Amino acid sequence: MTETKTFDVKEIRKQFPILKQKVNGKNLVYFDNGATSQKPQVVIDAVANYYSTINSNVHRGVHHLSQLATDAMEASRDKIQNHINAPKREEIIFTKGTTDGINLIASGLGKGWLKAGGEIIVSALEHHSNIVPWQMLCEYSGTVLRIIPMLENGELDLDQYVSLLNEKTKLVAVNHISNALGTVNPVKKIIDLAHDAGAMVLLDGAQAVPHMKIDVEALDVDFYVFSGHKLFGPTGVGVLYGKEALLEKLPPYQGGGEMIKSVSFEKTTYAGLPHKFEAGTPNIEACIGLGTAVDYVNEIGMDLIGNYEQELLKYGTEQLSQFDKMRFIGTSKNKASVISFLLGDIHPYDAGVILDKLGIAVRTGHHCTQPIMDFYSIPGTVRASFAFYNTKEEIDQMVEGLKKVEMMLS
Ligand code: 7TS
Repeated sequence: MTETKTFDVKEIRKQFPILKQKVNGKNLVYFDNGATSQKPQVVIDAVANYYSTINSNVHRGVHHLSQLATDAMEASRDKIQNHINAPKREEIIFTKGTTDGINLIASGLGKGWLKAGGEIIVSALEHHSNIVPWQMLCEYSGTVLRIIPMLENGELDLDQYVSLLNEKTKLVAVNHISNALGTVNPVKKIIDLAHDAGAMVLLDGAQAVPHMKIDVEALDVDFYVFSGHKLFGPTGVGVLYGKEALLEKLPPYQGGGEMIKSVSFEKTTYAGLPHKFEAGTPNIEACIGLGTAVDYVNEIGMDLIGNYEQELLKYGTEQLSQFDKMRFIGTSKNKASVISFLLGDIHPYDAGVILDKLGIAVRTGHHCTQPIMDFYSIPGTVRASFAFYNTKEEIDQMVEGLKKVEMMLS
């Protein structure tokens, strides 16, 4: 008999100690999940238990604790492999986060893979961390950066994308979901078109992994990167998935311990995957905590999480629509649980400060996506990004808060 899971947000909220807090005398409403998510007790315990029971360096000790720490870290790699359906565990590289994963690939491609005359395509919807590493790479390799333009509703202009692809295109690097607008990009189509043109694809999955089930094999994506801290895991750890054949060919990112097979002054040889890309002592407790976070979301069920968050998105959009002066920034058909908006000509920062006084944490500003803000000719937005522990009552609280904002500022 298959077990039918149910989604109980009240029970879920009990597992996140930080949510019990008061901020400025009010119940905390945490709507800044796009920046980082909160941690369930099991993840906090996993990190604490590591230090209180098995703290030791990994991959290098024969002693008991080192074996246990290594086993726990490698078990976490297996969990992540299963979670994103990577064909091999060697294809899962622990990084510091999304930014680090993108820089790892940019650095590797810069060492002989990309030459003057080659082209890289990114999109107008990218976080700065999926723009700047490629600009830096272009600067010293002579590669040219091309940009997929965006449409008014925050979707990508796919016709323009098709016309940008050509035999010079080496890599397409786009996000799976936009952090500023919530746009869910048609990544399978983007990948297939790139492959038809002979180009590789890197997906920035920072905002996708917390909200949906990812299947890197079905996507046939070449590289997929994300951050642990947005997936209810610790900070300082992230994941780079890469196809084995590509990672084998890519030169190492950093040199040092852990990433070598043998070292002499005459010749050094590198370790095999995944260790070739994991120089130095890793963030062991965070790697382990991320495995626990993956178990945790799977226990709830990614489908249930996604469905519930879509309910929050729908409810939030409806409730915010009652403001005459509401302007939604980003209205793509396929959207994650992110609402970016402006209320009349109230500056996002001013709205954010008043909401904070009411215990409501939203993000204001350009969200590290200045090109998107330039596209709309705005300084920034107010962004409410929901996670599965948020509630409709919290959305009501934000609506009440925004009424106060409007009263005070317009
Ligand atoms: N890519 C996307 C799509 C992101 O949303 C972020 C962080 C990053 C990359 C960088 O991730 P990091 O973990 O390496 O820093 N986004 C946000 C945000 O929306 N607000 O604060 C950080």
